[in-house]
Order: sequence, then structure tokens, then C-alpha cells
Amino acid sequence: MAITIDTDKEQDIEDLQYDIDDSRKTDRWSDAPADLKELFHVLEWNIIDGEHAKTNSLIEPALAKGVSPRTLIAGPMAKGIAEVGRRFKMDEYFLPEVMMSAKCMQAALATLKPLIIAEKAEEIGTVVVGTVQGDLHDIGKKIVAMMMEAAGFTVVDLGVSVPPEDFIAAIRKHKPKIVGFSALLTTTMNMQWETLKIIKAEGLREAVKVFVGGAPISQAWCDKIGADAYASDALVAVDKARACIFKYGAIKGGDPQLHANMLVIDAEREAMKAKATATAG
Ligand code: B12
Repeated sequence: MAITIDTDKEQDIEDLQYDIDDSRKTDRWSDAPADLKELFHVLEWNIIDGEHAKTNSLIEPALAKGVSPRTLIAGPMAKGIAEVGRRFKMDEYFLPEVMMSAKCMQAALATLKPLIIAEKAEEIGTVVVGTVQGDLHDIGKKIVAMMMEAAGFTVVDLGVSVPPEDFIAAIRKHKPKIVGFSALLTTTMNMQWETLKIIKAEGLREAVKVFVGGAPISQAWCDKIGADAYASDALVAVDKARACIFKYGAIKGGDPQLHANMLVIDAEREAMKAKATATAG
């Protein structure tokens, strides 16, 4: 099935309006107690404002109030960096501001990492992850790596701008069950495909399950390039990775059945969400 990469979406006024409306909602944490709501707002705004020392100083108080590291990452931190992305897209922010906000995320993640890793479950296998060649974004990939580690995987993080030959060398050396490619740019997403082609050419395709992710990546892209699984966020990535070990360990990488099974996980998740919304309503 042919797909088109929707780069025009960036220019779509309705899409931008949706982003603006969403980011300007003043009561995002309506379910939280007032003191936490305030803390989340301040944390989010410190990321938007690029105040990395202040951002980090809010982590401890939030943890002391019983907020889990995952909630902080998936909640106020994710909201903050998403707003930075919107401002960049709208030319309200330029590269220096984005770099300051990225520094906030990195600092907060470094503080949270030991807590997440401390939850590490029993060892279940090795995962190799990296951001593909030409791409320097690594915040999302680091979150995926942390969550995988907490779930019991040994994670070999190859870093950013990883050439295909480094992925190949790492697969040969570490014999991972899963290899994950991150890409944040429409100009580098193709490197996921190129890397996968080289994995096939080297005769390693059946040995590893290939996961893809990053902001411009979609299920359609995963289908097109023949990867095994797409995950929109770190929690979905962990769910699918665990399923690859515990339920589908016997199925080889590249097998269409594995790909189909990964789609069932998404369908089940959607059904659960719909049920929860119906119950809440
Ligand atoms: C922070 C940031 C930067 C920082 C990166 C710092 C760092 N160490 O990562 C800096 C300032 C360096 C930067 C540079 C650039 N950036 Co930038 N950046 C961003 C920004 C604002 C946030 C990205 C981020 O961290 N998001 C938060 C994380 C948590 O989300 P995530 O990465 O999507 O990850 C989640 C999922 O996608 C998934 N996931 C991610 N990886 C993987 C991997 C696997 C295997 C799996 C299963 C799942 C998975 O799980 C993650 C956690 O839940 C985005 C905006 C955006 N909306 O994405 C722009 C953005 C990606 N950047 C953009 C651009 C254009 C650039 C530059 C080209 C700018 C320039 N003119 O130089 C350079 C490129 C440099 C390069 N060669 O890579 C554009 C890309 C547009 C496009 N169509 O390609 C974006 C979309 C901004 C925009 N709206 O225009 N950037």
C-alpha cells in the first residue's frame, strides 16, 4: 500500500489551531489536587521557559507528594516540551530556546533515571536502541530506554546519529531480542528504512524484532518499511517489547504474524481506553 509522508501537515491551519487551543488550555490537570496542579503547571512552564535548574528543583517536591517518575515524564514534562515544539513550528521560538528547554528535559530525566531503573524487574533480554544517522534528537529515545530497562531489559543505547553499520555491529555483539530506531525528522526517517534494509542484507532480519518510533513515525510507516512494531510512546513500546518476549518469543523478526500480533495490542489498548471513557462518562 502506497503512503505519502504528510509534510504539508506542518502548514495545515486547522492542525495548528488545534495545537494552539490545546496548548492554551488553562486547566489541564483538572483531576489533580490543587497543590499538585500548581506544581505541574510550574514544572511545565519552567520547561517552556528553559529554566533547567528550577525545573530540576521541582522534581523532588513532586516525588515527595507521591507523584511517580512516569507521571512526571508523561504529564507535565511531555506537555512542556510539546509546547516548545509548537512555538518552534510557529516561529515563536528559535533554536537557542529549544536547546534550553531540551536541557531542562535532560536534567530532569537524569534525576529521574535512577528511580526508574531502581524498579528494574527480572532480566528478560537485551534491547539495542539508537537514533538513526543524521538525527541528533534523543530525549524520547532516552525515555524509551529507561522504561525498557525498568521493565527488565538490558538496554544498549548506541546514542544519536547512529550509522547502519553500528547497528549491525551491535546486533552481532549483543545479540538483542529487539532493536529500536528513533527518528524525529522527516528527513531522517528514511534512515530507519535504510538501516532495516542493511539488517536484511546482512542476514540478521530473523534474529531481531525491529521497533520504530519518533514524532514523524506512524503505524503506516512501520507497515511500509516492514518493521515489526511501532510505538507512539514509551509505555506502548514496553507493552509490545514484553509481548515479544513472553507471548511471541518463538516468532522470528520480520514474520507477518508478529506484525499482526503487534496490531492486536493496539486494538486492545484502544478498546480498554474506550471502555474507561464510557465508564467515566
Ligand atoms: C528538543 C528538540 C530539539 C533539540 C534536541 C535535543 C535532544 N537532545 O534531543 C535540538 C535543539 C538539538 C533540536 C535540533 C533540531 N531540530 Co528539533 N525538536 C525538538 C522538539 C521541540 C522536541 C523533541 C522531543 O524531545 N520531544 C519529547 C519526546 C519525549 O518525544 P518524542 O521524541 O516524540 O519521543 C516519544 C515517542 O515519539 C516515542 N519514541 C521516540 N523514539 C522512539 C524509538 C523507538 C524505538 C520507539 C518504539 C518509540 C520511540 O517514545 C517517546 C517517549 O514517549 C521537537 C518538536 C516535536 N514536536 O517533536 C523539534 C523537532 C523534532 N525539531 C525539528 C527541527 C527542524 C530541528 C532542526 C533541523 C532545527 C535546525 N534548524 O537546526 C535540528 C535538527 C538537528 C539534527 N540533525 O537532528 C522539527 C522537525 C520537523 C520535521 N518535519 O522534520 C521539530 C518537529 C520541530 C518543529 N515543529 O518544527 N531539536
